[in-house]
Amino acid sequence: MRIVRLALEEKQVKYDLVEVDVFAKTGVPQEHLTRHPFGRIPAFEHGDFRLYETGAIVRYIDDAFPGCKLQATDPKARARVNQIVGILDAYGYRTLVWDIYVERVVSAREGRQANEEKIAAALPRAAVCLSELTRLSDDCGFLIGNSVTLADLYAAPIFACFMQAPEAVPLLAGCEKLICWWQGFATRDSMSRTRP
Ligand SMILES: N[C@@H](CCC(=O)N[C@@H](CS)C(=O)NCC(=O)O)C(=O)O
Repeated sequence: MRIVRLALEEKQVKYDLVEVDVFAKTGVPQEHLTRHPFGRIPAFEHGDFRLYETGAIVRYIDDAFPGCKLQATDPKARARVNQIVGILDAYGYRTLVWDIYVERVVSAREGRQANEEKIAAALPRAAVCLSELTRLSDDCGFLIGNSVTLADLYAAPIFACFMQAPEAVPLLAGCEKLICWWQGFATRDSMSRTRP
């Protein structure tokens, strides 16, 4: 959900945020299923146009509103942005957020035992993910090119979680480009305005 809010913030689009607890013990609120029949977040409305799926929403926001362009126009840069988005969606989110951050950081916060096997199994996948992000990204303050793109918007919420885990330090050895990117991106206004 933060990805969509980051897109709106970066493009300086005004929006109303409606919080929905899809993890509520009582289940997904019934009225939310009319917005998102799969019971997930985010869902988005622009007038009477309703949309769900992050990838569709952020591309619609980029196309439908003025402001900075979040999708590169150069074919190779655009492909790299989409490749990074794909990597984060398919491998990065689950590994870095659920298997490492949630197991290590959230479990401690909630006073429960971390699942060490799950964390250990995630480490090699995390290493591949981080080394690929390092290899594929540019070195100009943003992951791809010299302005913010969907690649940054997908990566930043994941990093905001993952960087809280002690595992991040050894895993990021040799990924100076990524560390440098995160140090810069974490301080953007869009990040502080969308802090959970
Ligand atoms: N493919 C969907 C995935 C959405 C998704 O899984 N959202 C998570 C929160 S980040 C969620 O709603 N989880 C609730 C659940 O798994 O029950 C998208 O990209 O929007």
